[in-house]
Amino acid sequence: MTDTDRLPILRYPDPRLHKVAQPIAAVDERVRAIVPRMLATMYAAQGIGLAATQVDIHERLIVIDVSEERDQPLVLINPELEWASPEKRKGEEGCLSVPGIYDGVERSVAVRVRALDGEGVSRVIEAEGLLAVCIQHEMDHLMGKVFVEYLSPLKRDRIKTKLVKAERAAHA
Ligand code: GNR
Ligand code: NI
Repeated sequence: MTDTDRLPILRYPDPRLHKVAQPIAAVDERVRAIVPRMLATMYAAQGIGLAATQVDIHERLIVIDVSEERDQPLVLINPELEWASPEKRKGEEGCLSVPGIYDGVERSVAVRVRALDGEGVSRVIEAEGLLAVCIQHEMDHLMGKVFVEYLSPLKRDRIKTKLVKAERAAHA
């Protein structure tokens, strides 16, 4: 992948991160062209997942790769949560749209999701561990939700201030 394949990532508190993504009507050429660009963007940023919302595309499309070797791409189109374990665990999360910020979030330890893959084939994904966390984090993005919204208003405001200042400094 070359530089030009990548898409710019929106940064919190950009209001576009709170838009609700719409279902994808068909896995056609247009969608098939977005997927490799999202994967290139995710890999270049060294993320384990990326939701279309983060690249200002408000459609239900997610890419994930939680593998050590970065060679196991997953594409989830129109994902639907079929089941989430009642058992939850608090784990440290980060987000490419909230750079440099890490904090604990409670998530179900296991989930079952139905989604179309990159070929438009319906698949069921049963996930636990990091993959389960990542799927929940990405599905939140599609609903316009960023992980900092699980934190206290005080923490969230501090994060907002810090990122706005960092953004200003970068443009100065
Ligand atoms: O790269 C990422 N790492 C991560 C770590 C813990 C919990 C969730 C994530 S997802 C994040 C990439 C991202 O922002 N996806 O939306
Ligand atoms: Ni994120």
